[in-house]
Amino acid sequence: MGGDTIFALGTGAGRAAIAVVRLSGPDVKATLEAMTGRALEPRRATFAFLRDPDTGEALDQGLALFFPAPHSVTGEDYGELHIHGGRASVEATLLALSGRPGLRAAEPGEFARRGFANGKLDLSQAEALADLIDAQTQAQRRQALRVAGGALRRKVEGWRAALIEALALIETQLDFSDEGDVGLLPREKLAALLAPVAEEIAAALRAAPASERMRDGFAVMILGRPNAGKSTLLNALASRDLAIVSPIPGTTRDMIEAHLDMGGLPVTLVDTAGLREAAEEIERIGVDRTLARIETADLALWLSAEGEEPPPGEKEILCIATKIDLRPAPHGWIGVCGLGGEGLPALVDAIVERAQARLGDGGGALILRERHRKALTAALSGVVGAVEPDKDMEFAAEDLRRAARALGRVVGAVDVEEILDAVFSRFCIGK
Ligand SMILES: Nc1nc2c(ncn2[C@@H]2O[C@H](COP(=O)(O)OP(=O)(O)OP(=O)(O)O)[C@@H](O)[C@H]2O)c(=O)[nH]1
Ligand SMILES: [Mg+2]
Repeated sequence: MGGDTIFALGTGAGRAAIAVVRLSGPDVKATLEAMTGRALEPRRATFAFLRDPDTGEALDQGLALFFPAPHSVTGEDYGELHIHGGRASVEATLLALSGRPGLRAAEPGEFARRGFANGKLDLSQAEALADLIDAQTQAQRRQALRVAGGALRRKVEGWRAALIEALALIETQLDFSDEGDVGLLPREKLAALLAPVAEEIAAALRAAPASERMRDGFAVMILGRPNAGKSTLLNALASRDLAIVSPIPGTTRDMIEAHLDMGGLPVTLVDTAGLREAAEEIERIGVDRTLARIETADLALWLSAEGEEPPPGEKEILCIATKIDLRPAPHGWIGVCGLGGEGLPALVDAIVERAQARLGDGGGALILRERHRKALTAALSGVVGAVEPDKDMEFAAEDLRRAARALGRVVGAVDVEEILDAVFSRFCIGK
């Protein structure tokens, strides 16, 4: 890695005031100087006409920046061209770069991966950066920013340091013990060292479902009989015509999802096929899918215009009376009119209240992914195993080594080539 110089458009595709082209690798300085015809001072913006170094053709005018290794985002020689954001300007600049020997277009996530390889960020931070780019709501942003800033990295490093200290303790004991003493642990010391680690890892694991949910969105299913007004409600809450609405019962067959920002929290609303027995075949499939999906939902809305009670189930259900322009809501129901919008703010409040209880505000998040959760679960079992009463010292040491390796996986410090491929390939190009 690091042999090639890579480049990519770092800003979004399409028409814009400016576009930023990023470059990283050994040929950055020579390339930028060839294009600007100027010597570049490190970390200073230079305004210049940019030319194709091969043909001399003027491409655009803009800023060139050069950050020498190792003080750059990738840890390599790194540069940026800030050019006009028109399609043709961007295309001409990228074309000129691709014609230079030693340069090639970057693969998705390649800049971040080079930064990782050079110790600029660990794997948990790289993942959180991807989340930050994907964040649609403020709570998602807060959560991603916290981990991108190294919150999980610092915790994991602290835990690993404690484990290594505990290992050293055991090993000294092993080295100095006579044959007869092998198997005796300095238990109190070990427990004092490891108990806080176990407690903190357990706490992070307890908070994991909330922060993982924050990434996916709080899932709300809209349920009811055909014609209850489900699709009308989805469209009203999403402020878009996502689902077909018609007076014919059985209009919706597939599930239709809307990803919404409610009170700063990510909420996934799912419109479904109306529940009824005598459905024809395709509608039946829709109903079966609805019933299967209810299992993984966080909340169900039961819609009825006639005050029909919801079918029994274990999910938390909010009863919503629809079409209140035709008939008042029964006592204890939230009444809405999907056509005129009456009652929608109260419904949104009720959803947000439940989403908040489930997701929190993202401020305390540490674990963002299943990958982290699995690694920390393995680490916790190692730590707990090591302090079991009557544990043989050799086995305790093995437990701790296993736990330390699991923690190493979180930050990308051990045996992780496939993990790296999986993580970085999900980035967009130019990141
Ligand atoms: N008067 C009135 N009519 C409504 C309201 N909401 C929906 N409707 C009408 O009720 C009919 C059914 O609405 P949909 O939103 O398609 O109902 P649905 O529950 O999605 O029905 P299926 O997809 O068939 O299960 C349509 O003709 C809507 O215009 C409402 O608040 N007031
Ligand atoms: Mg519908």
